[in-house]
Amino acid sequence: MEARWIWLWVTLCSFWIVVHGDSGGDFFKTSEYIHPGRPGPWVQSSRGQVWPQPKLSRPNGKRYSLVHPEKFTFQLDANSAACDLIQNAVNRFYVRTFPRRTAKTAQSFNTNHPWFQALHQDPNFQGVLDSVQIVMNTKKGCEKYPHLDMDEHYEVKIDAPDSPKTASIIAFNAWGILRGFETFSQLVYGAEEHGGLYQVNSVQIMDQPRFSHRGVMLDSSRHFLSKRVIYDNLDLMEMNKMNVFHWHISDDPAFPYESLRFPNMSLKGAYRPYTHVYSQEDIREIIEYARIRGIRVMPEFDTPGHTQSWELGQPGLLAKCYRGSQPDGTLGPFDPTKDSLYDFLEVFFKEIGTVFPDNFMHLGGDEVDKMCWQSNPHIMEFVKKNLGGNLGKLESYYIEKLLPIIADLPTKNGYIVWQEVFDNKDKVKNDTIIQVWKGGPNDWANKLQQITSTGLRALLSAPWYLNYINYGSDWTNYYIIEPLNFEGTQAQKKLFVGGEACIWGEFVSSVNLIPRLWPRASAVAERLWSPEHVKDVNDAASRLQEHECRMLQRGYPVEPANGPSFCDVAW
Ligand code: CP6
Repeated sequence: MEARWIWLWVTLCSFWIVVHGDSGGDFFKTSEYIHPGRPGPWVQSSRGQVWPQPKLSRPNGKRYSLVHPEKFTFQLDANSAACDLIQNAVNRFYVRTFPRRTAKTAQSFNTNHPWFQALHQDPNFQGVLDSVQIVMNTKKGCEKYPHLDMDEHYEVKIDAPDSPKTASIIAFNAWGILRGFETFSQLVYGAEEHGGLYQVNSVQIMDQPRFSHRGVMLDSSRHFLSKRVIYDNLDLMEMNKMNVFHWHISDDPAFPYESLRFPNMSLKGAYRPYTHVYSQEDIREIIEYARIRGIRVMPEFDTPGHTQSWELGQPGLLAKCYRGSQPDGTLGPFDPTKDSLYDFLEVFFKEIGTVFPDNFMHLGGDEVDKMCWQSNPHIMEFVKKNLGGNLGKLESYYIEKLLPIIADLPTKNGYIVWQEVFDNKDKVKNDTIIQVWKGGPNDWANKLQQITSTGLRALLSAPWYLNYINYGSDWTNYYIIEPLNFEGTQAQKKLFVGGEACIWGEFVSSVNLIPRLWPRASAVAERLWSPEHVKDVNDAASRLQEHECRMLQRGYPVEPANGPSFCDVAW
């Protein structure tokens, strides 16, 4: 372990945290031999810009400071030093702020060097910034779990007019401090051209998200996703200020969740037991990894369709499909006519309610194939007797029996369903959020209008299906979406909670998940975080170019967003 890390660990236990290391040796100025790269018609990268763009950002003229990574300290006030979320963040953001810290660069910086002395002739140069103050205004701001209504508002001041030559990250709440840390890490840029020192421009930022639900949906049923890749994705979500991991954990092909009450479901329903399964410990670790980054983990156990894999370890749940008067050996969605189904679901979802602490659960409800139900004489008999012969009502019957089971769970105060549940006119409780995934711009805008006109909340993913790929730069398609472009009153617009980038897993495994999602999901992240007026695609392109390079520099294999281009780091 490097001495600096031991330092860090030791000082973390005290109120004031001081991170520094030693320096010495001769300064050398690398700008003389770091080539800036050939100019060209390709997208030029911005420098020290923040993605997603903050709500308000006021530069203090052209003033700037340099930062010496080995002599820079994160100083926590009493409230933030007492908060585990922020203690964790210091380690993480030190590395993220100074990704190019190498032994041969800043270690050898010497302020007596003529080059550095000459900088003092530049009226915009404000000297070396040696610390950032972390100020959390309230003790209560250190909540345990992130939630839909959490406060992510923060301010970052660097050599601002009211506090010159100092830097601070200020928030009421740990979630805000985390977002401020990320912003700070992005403001600090450069390195090589200053002989290993970094630059930070003077600025005052006040920031908060436009929408509160900013998610990524991953599908771990079509391909098992390794824990490593799920962690990487959570890192990248944090870098893009996204805050919900919607985990589509089970589907037809595989059931990778290790159930405590029904262990056979993963033993028999996963692609392979043990190795292709998320154990209870894995899940606890993933939830914790997300929590300390201010990211919720919302599980989806999709029912009553998309459940073929459930039957393998828990036989008797699915409807038998018939050919004439005989079962044909295939199975359909859940058989909603069976009372034993609901007994099972009550026990199963009670477990899920305790394993996943998030207030929300996603109940699925999409793409229920009614052909099988229709072929089954027992089911049709039930429909005739109880539902007036209307097969469409069978799906409603199921959902309306499932909802009270979920509503009774002590930890849950809401659920999300796919839009079919709304389209099917199922009676849902008024705390339900409907996720819109179908159709082109007119379809989803109309759907948002319809949903919010009934007083229900809406979540959008229709324009953000990132599993679709084609040749060319497609992030602008996601970027130009204006989610509130639907007919409706102000009150209706308030019912729009946010959106999700979805990446379905039929052709996505641990191998290509990260590059297929990022930086394309960054376009969604900015749309959901930044104010409506932030929509200039050309301006976004140069900032996205920098952000792409930043993610690459930090070690994540993100794909090129803008066609021909290059980054400082040559991967
Ligand atoms: N799986 C589940 C899927 C899809 C849905 N639900 C899906 C449908 C269309 C496209 C991509 C994915 N693979 N369970 C729809 C919500 Cl284009």
